[in-house]
Amino acid sequence: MRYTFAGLASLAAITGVQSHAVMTTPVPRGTGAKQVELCGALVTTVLERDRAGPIENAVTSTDSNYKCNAYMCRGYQYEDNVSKLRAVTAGEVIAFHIDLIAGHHPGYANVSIVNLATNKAIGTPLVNWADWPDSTSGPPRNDTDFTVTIPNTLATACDVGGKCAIQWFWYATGNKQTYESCVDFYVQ
Ligand SMILES: *[C@@H]1O[C@H](CO)[C@@H](O)[C@H](O)[C@H]1NC(C)=O
Ligand SMILES: *[C@@H]1O[C@H](CO)[C@@H](O)[C@H](O)[C@H]1NC(C)=O
Ligand SMILES: CC(=O)N[C@H]1CO[C@H](CO)[C@@H](O)[C@@H]1O
Repeated sequence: MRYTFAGLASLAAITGVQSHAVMTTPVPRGTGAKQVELCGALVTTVLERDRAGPIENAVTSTDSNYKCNAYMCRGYQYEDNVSKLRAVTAGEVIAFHIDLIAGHHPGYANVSIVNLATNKAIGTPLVNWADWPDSTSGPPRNDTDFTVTIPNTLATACDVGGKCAIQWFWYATGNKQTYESCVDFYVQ
């Protein structure tokens, strides 16, 4: 098949000039029946169609069944992911990999511990990038492959599953798009 310029241009028009990234290690929260119940089938379908795509694509097509906050863990629900809950210890070092599919629009990124009841970060980010993706990083690059150390201050706040998640957050400033992945954990 030959790509014509017009063909490429229309492909770009369909996909837009969007960035794409998603956490693949550890395996983050995914979709399930609870998400469909709380976010609605329409939003869930748009999010699932492109798991590395921006949350904004989904919230532009909300219906009356949209009752979740897609900006918290991409609308993925703890109830749909209980089997992925991680027991961690203070000081544990966890390796992450972000699958960066396209980074047309740089922005900011961080990894934070999020209180799932309030959607507020607990403490300061564990890792913070003023520029993400960081084209000067590596090799080996440390914007998509990095480690996070579990702080020793979470024993009470994160003592059982469903209270806290490690959230990777990327905001691409150029096109104002948000990318998130969450890992549920509790401190044992
Ligand atoms: C993480 O980065 C995003 C985008 O810059 C920002 O909105 C959010 O407040 C940051 N989180 C923390 C805990 O600083
Ligand atoms: C990545 O490596 C650079 C250069 O060594 C360093 O300045 C930066 O802090 C590192 N970032 C992370 C997130 O490890
Ligand atoms: C994809 C995945 O791991 N789904 C699981 C999320 O958690 C629920 C409840 O433990 C499981 O039933 C799913 O298989």
